[in-house]
Amino acid sequence: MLTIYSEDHRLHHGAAELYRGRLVPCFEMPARAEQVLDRVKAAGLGAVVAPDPLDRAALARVHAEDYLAFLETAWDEWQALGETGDALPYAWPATGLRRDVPPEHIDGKLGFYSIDAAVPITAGTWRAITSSAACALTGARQIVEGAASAFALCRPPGHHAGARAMGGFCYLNNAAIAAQYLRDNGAGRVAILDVDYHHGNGTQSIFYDRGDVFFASLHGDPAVEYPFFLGHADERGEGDGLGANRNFPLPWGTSGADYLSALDAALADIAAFAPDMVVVSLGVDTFAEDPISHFKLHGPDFAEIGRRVAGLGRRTLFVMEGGYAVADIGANVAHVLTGFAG
Ligand code: Q9C
Ligand code: ZN
Repeated sequence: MLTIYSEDHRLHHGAAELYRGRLVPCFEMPARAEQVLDRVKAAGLGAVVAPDPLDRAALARVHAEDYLAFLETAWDEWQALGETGDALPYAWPATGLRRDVPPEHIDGKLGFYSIDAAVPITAGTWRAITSSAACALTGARQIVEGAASAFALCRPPGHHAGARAMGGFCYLNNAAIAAQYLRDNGAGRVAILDVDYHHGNGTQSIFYDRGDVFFASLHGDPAVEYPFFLGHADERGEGDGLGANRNFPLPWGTSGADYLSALDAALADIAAFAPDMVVVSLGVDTFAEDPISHFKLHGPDFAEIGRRVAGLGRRTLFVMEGGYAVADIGANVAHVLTGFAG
């Protein structure tokens, strides 16, 4: 299995995120991707290659142009204020108190285009997020050209980013961009399986009214877990997408065995959808030792996830999402990928 990786991810290194009334050091850090790269190499999974040059039009198939322009220019606008630290939002447009009109001032734009304050924008953020998306697109190209599988070692992650919003360490929705690329290049039907600990609210919202992209997510129950406002079991899609969205909210403390039972149900739904190709949003923050999560998975559970996904018998692109137990995420990712490869 080919891994697609760019060291440009290092250009994004936020200092702090807002959490419970305090600015705390970012959990989403460059060492995460380095660790995954090391363990993927050690596992002998296959070659590591650089991404193709980015096709910006592929981003615009998923994200609004005004949002892309905001991301591209936000750092310069922030710096023009004389600020030297990271840009962070502090004011948000809530339901009933908003119009769909982007503000002129960068402080307003930061809130208008975000869902929380876990998304610092730094000098290198645009280059890092576009190289992350390029990794996903290059992996998708490999799949279209016939590869049985590929691993896009994306950083920053993507599944909390909506068509027009950043949040939860995510700016561009790499998995959604890859899935749309697959649709645009020969796949009639695509399924996205999201095994990150957090609900893939961005991915769900992007495809919610579409019947050609199935979205299934296993995650901490949003009643008690970030991202809080989407991810319930009764969110089944709308319009043409009715029935093409499936959520499996699970309680804090969920064991590997209970997780794998829910995974079987998600995989049965995906098999019934009969996708041509599959994208896996691969977060390993379900690990028992993850510092911000509350599931109880261990190494062998991750290998089993890979084996069961392989049981779908479809060409599969793995896209890196979350996982914050830095010393262990590489091994856990390698378990999934070697489990898949058999
Ligand atoms: N400081 C992904 O896993 N809230 N994003 C963290 C603890 C945001 C997670 C609270 C969690 C976002 C891609
Ligand atoms: Zn997560």
